[in-house]
Amino acid sequence: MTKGFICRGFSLLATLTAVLSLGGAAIAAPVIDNNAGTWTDTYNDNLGVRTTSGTTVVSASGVVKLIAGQTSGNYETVRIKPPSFGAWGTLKLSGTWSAPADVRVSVINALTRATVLGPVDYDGEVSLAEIDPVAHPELAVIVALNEGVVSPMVSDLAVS
Ligand SMILES: [Ca+2]
Repeated sequence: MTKGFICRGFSLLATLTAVLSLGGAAIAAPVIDNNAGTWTDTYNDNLGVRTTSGTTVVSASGVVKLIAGQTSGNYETVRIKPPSFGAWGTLKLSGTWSAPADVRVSVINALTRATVLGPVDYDGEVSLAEIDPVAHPELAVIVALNEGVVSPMVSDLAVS
C-alpha cells in the first residue's frame, strides 16, 4: 500500500463521514425520478441553481429568497433533462409570496438559451405541454422574484 493510496483512502473516508454526518435531513437536490419523469429541487443545497442575481439559496431552510435589502432578483436552474421524458409536462413552484406578479417564470432552451415560455406571473402550475421535446430536449427555468407585501421565497420547484 503506497502512501498516496492511504492519503486518498483517508480523504475518501473523510468525505463519507462528512456526508453521513449530515444525517437523514440531507437530500441531494435536484432529485430526478426517471419512473415518475420528474425533476424536483427542494433547495436543501444549491446544486440545482446555475446562477443567481439578487437572490440566495438558503440550504438550511430549503428556500431561495431575495438577498436582504434587494427588492428584486432572479435565479436560473441548471439544465433540466430527465432521460425518461417523452414530453414536457408542468412547472410547479411552492413557497410563500403575496401575489402572482411577485414570482415570474421563464423557460428557456438550455442549449440555445432561446426563451420558449414566458416570462409569466406564476399563478399556479404552468403547462409545458406545448414545448416540443425534440426541438427542446433540455430546459432551464428562470425565476424572477419581486418583493410584494412579503418578500417571496420559493421552497421547491418541480418540472415534469
Ligand atoms: Ca425546500
